[in-house]
Amino acid sequence: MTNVYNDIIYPAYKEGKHLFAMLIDPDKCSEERLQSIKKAMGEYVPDLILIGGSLVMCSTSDAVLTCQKYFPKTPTLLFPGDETQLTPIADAVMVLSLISGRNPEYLIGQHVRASVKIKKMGIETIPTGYILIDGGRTTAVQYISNTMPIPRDKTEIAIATALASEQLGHKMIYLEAGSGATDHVPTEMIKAVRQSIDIPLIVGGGLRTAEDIKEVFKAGANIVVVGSAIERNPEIAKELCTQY
Ligand code: 1GP
Repeated sequence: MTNVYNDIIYPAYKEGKHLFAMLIDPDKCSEERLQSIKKAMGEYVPDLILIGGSLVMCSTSDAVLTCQKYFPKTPTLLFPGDETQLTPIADAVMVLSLISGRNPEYLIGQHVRASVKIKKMGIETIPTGYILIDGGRTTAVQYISNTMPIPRDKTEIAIATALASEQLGHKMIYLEAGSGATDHVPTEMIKAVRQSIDIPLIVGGGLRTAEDIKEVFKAGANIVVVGSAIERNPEIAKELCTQY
């Protein structure tokens, strides 16, 4: 059985290979939408599919099944906003610590509630330091988590936060501008964080164009995550996922 971190994410990071992740919001994961994304991508597939959101009403399991139906070879990675979004049928779960914030609920509360459930599921866990950066507007993650993002010009705080995360044993860092962010994470900040840590770096939020993706990979992101742009226009999926 594939271990998503050991067999895919870490080797890609070590080899300097970029990975493209598509984020699927379970509430918007219809057969029609997945079908049109699949059609638009042709022979290409995303390297990873992230499934989850800050506030989810529908079944995450149904969304995972739909993703697996249309992209059977792409690993599914839960990106849960809370413990209700856990399901054993995904390939792995990102155990997120929202370390840019100071809300104990997202630093340890949800984790305690989820831990026994995760153990029983036997699903692969990937401890991830989740760092919210100001993306130019209030995003759902900021509002729901009741945490303050790191200001865009405070690169030194982002570096110190990422380092703390690595020292705590997290296996990857996610620099997040928030879904639908006006501005993606600044490239200077991506560069500085990349140079400071020795674990894979994920960047997401507000990435809309091929240029954005190229820029963010060039700055040092190992994995980029795109949700809203593909959700709005599935036709763009192929162009975005081939910007290595
Ligand atoms: C959000 O980083 C992801 O968690 C994706 O953001 O929807 O803006 O692509 P977008």
